[in-house]
Amino acid sequence: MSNQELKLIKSHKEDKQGNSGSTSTIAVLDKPKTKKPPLYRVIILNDDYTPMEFVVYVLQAFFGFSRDKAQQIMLAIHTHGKGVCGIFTKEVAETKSTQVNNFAKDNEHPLISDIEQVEEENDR
Ligand code: TYC
Repeated sequence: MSNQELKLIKSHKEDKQGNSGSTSTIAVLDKPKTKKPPLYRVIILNDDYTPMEFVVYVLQAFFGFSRDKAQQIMLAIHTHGKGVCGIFTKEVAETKSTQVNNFAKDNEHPLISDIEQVEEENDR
C-alpha cells in the first residue's frame, strides 16, 4: 500500500428528537504523511582557465568516477557549459560542492560548482 495510511472516520447520528442513534465508521486511504527529502544535483560549470586534467581529477576524487567517465563528463561540461556530477541529499550535495570549490581555490583555479534542487516527482 506504498506509504498511504488507512484513516478511520467516525460519525454519530441522532434522530430528530435528539435521541442517540447509530455510530458508523468508515475507512479511507489518507494522504501520505511522510515526505521524502528533496534531492539536489551537484553541477560543475565550465570556465576558460581551469586545466582539463584538474577537472578530471576532481570528478574522480570527489565523485568516484572512473578516469574514462570523468573525461567524458569533463568534455560534456567543456562543450555545454555545465554538467551534473551527482544527485544527493541537500547536506551531502552542499558538502561536495563546498569541497570542490575550496579545492579549486586552494589550487588557484576558477572552477566553480553549485547545487540545484531536483524538481519533485509525484510518485516518488
Ligand atoms: N574549458 C576548460 C579548458 O578549455 C576546461 C574545463 C572543463 C574547465 C570543465 C572547467 O568545468 C570545467 N581548459
